[in-house]
Amino acid sequence: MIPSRPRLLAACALLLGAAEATHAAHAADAIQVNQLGFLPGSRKLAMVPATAAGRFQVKDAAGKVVLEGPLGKAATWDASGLAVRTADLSALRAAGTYRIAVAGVPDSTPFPISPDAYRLLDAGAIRAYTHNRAGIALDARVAGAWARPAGHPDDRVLVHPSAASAKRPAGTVIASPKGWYDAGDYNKYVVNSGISTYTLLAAYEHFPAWFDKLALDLPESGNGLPDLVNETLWNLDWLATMQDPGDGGVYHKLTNLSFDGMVMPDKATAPRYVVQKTTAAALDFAATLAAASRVLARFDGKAPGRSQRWLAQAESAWRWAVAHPAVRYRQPADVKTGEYGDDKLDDEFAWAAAELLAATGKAEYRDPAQAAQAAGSARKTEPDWGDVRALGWITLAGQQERLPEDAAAARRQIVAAADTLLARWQASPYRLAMAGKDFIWGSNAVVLNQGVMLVQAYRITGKRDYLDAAQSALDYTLGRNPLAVSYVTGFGTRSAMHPHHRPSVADGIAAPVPGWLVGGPNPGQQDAKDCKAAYAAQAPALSWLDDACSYASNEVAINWNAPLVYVAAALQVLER
Ligand code: G3I
Ligand code: 9MR
Repeated sequence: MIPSRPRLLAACALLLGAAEATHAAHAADAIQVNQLGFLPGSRKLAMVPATAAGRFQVKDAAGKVVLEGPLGKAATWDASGLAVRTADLSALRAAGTYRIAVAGVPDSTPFPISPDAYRLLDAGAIRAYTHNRAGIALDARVAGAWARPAGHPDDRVLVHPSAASAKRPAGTVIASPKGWYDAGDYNKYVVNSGISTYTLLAAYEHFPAWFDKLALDLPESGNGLPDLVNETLWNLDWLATMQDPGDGGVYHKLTNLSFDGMVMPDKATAPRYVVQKTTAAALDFAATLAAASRVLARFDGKAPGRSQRWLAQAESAWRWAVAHPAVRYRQPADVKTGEYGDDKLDDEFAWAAAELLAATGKAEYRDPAQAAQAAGSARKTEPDWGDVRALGWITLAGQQERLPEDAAAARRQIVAAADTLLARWQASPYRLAMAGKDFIWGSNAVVLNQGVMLVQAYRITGKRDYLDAAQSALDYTLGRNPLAVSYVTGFGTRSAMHPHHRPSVADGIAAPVPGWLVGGPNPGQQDAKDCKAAYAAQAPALSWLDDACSYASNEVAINWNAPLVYVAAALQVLER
């Protein structure tokens, strides 16, 4: 069922109304469960503090016991230092609202089982991007209570001295409008836009029927394009302007010199610059526009020639990168905003080549697409903004008909990575594939990008465990975590309330802009010096602060929401 606009907004308001305003430091005695519940066929796991009795019950809305069972044996999760026991409710499949009861601890928060359990979540996670659009006013029809005037038109952007070329000397004015604000700040960064946009394109490519029916109340809704595609185009239109047409190089970012204050977009009026062309920006740009040209070609009727233009831009950025293979981002002295600096470029070369191979079929891209990892790079099991090799595998894995050998090689890589994740999931007392070192800035997105990889392995092999482990990743971000909190604003009975997100701080509305995954526990606590409040605890999985000061654990970001969009859709489509 497709929620109509009033229903969508009303449902979000209900979810928000239920959210508690404050959290205990951490919920040591809480039963930890996905607060948005489960699909009927989902693997349904909850975590119970080990101090509780040995059996669990599940009660329906009338209080009737509908399932009973033994808890798993107690074990301590090293990431939290807390001992837990597992309750497996998978046998329960009937739609309804339930609670888990265990003697010795309070009942769990109520949660549903529903064939539509993640529909509103997926819609909300995409609509978060709409709320972060630069250069557009959002009226109440689109943004509900979070309506706001336009900010950052970016129609007069200056070329920074670090980005100057003969035809575009420092101070040249260019237009680079639209796009999404990166995060809680208002700047636009090519590197981070790459993985974010690609992940949404992959979601559309893999689950088109789901997104064709997911109506989102966007400004463009009703124009004949799927709304996910409409939202993604807002950023692609911007991204395409970040190339210097004179040489094919791509600016690393479009930014103020310093971060804006905690004000609404229209109140942030500092001059904006495009800064330094880099190899990483050129390659991420090439990969993303090549992917867009392939995935969105079917919509060219609305914009004749667009895919061809994107592909030509992608190939010219690739040529620039080949000619300038090691231009790393070096923050100019007068620029203080986010860096997205990345000194390892072998994965960006591999990803861009993979996308260009898939988009063009040209043999020249095969070797660089399959090039081995550079010596000394850490082998990653999931993608992130600085390590994008797996994105190329995801694309090539889908090219079995046109590029069978490349597809087979990519499939092997994906399954190997997913098997590492699966082994960790199976061994983890918390049923999560996270390793201790994975609790970094944006750890919640590490969890969900692991989910993306597990979903790929399930799509390749059909082996059920991969999907169950992906479900666990989503469960973790929605409440089955040691803080018993939903890390998605506006979703869940007890969710993040104070993200480091300028509009959420400045709009005078108590509830944060909904649909955002916050960064999550990060024992690095790099923001402690800027926070008066203290983190809940030091342990990796407890190191979270629901305070707007906490950019290192409670910011939001476009690259973090993208795997949420992907995994929520994947489970809705693949789970039966
Ligand atoms: O690479 C090392 C790794 O080897 C080490 O094990 C690990 C241990 O902490 O640190 C790794 O480096 C971290 C790096 O991210 C890569 O994950 C740094 O400590 C950490 O400070 C760095 O954080 C980045 C942060 O900006 C600060 O630069 C985040 O990934 C990145 O998501 C974040 O992005 C910001 C933008 O700059 C501005 N806009 C908001 C956005 C989100 O906060
Ligand atoms: O608001 C900024 C956030 O978007 C960035 O992710 C973060 C790290 O680069 O920096 C934030 O800005 C802070 C700055 O780094 C230090 N002084 C306080 C700023 C937040 O109010």
